[in-house]
Amino acid sequence: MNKRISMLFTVTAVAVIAGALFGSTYTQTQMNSQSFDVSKMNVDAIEKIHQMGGLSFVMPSAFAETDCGALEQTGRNIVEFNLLGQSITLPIMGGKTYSAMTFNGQVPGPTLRVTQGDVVKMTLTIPEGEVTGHGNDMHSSQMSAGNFDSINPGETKTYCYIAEAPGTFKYHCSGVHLAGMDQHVLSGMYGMTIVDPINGYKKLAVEGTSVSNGKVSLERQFYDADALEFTFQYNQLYLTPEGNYDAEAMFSHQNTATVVNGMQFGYVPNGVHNAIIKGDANKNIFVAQPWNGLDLKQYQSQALFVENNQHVRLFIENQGNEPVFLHIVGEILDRVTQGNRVQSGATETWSLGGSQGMIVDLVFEEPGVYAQVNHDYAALFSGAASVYVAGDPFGLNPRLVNAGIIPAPVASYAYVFGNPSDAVPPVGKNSIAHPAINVHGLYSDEAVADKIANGALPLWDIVPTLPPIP
Ligand SMILES: [Cu+2]
Repeated sequence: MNKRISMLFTVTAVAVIAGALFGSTYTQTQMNSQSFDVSKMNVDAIEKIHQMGGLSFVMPSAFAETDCGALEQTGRNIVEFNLLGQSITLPIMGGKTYSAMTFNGQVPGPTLRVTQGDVVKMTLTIPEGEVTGHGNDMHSSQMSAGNFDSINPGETKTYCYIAEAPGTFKYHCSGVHLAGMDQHVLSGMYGMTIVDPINGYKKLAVEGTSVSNGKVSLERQFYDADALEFTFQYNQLYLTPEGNYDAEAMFSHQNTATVVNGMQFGYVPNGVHNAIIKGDANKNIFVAQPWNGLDLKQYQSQALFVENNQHVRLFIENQGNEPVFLHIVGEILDRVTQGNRVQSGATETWSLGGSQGMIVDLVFEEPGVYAQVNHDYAALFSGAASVYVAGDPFGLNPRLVNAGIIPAPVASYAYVFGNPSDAVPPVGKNSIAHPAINVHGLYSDEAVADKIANGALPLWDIVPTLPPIP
């Protein structure tokens, strides 16, 4: 057998064996909706591939350097990223809870932000007493999948890689030697990496028209690369009535809920907004306000506030099993970028398949209320509708100034309430600072304490101390 045929044979054999392993033991168990018991798994798939001399034998030098010691000597910037695999209980809409699996007690996990060319030093720890092992697959890396394999409770694992490609990338738990990966990811073990282009983001050009002496002509407005930034991760929940993962529902694509950054309708107006605008906390100003009430603390919904004529940049990842047709009602997506390549400009909607990300740049020219939706109606009406308020569409500035809440008129209500912490990414080289950040998200109370320690505002403590707004 010549070398080429031999390699082909090995690859085919690995594929067949891996298919048999994953296809029978793994899929069948889940189809029956039974919980997966790793101790009963008679073959370790990764070990089997390893024994065969599998992928790493066939392609001995195809994968990048992952040794932290070697990469730390390269003179590149090192960014440490520490994750803790934790199963906890978290709320879902309607006052119920579900069995969540998380990185660092929050869904999604923390957003990692690096610059193209940085070395990411990822350390995953599974605490003693955690119910299952976990792994972590970083899509911003390019290395052997063996690095993503799971570790057991009480263990820690570190790997390093160079973030060579700019863009937005998923990271997610890889299950226990791949088994249960769907359960772990769809129960909350996912997050996003933003890799900023090494030369920064580009200026934004927005096309429009102007009129002069009765003649309408093309006008291009240019915006500096610096932008006010948000992150949105779309996903679904597949749950039994008791709040446990429902594999059967997943396999039949019958989701229980559509979530944005872990919550259904997490970014819509709340009772405080109702009170200011309508004079009554119970007079809803938006059709769906399920997370309404300061007593819900980090889980009270929070709208997103932007200024008019401000460059806004959205980092969006589809973490789920269903497509996302991203549309902003009343706006045009001025620029859509994937990786570092512009895909579209002035487009109404852009679609993301599973595990696909994009960067949307846009400007809200007019004061108003805008809903960002997944324009799949099933998704829209089951949770994928988020509300931006641009400028001062309700004319609140004089009232807020008179009440002494703000000293002078503001360009967005973010100066009053801040923007929700789970939608605000870490600062990058082209970030405009948010005026304030409030604590909002599918967070454990420990994660909340961490956000407050880092400067986010607990509105449930602050709002009751504000003077009344006549
Ligand atoms: Cu996991």
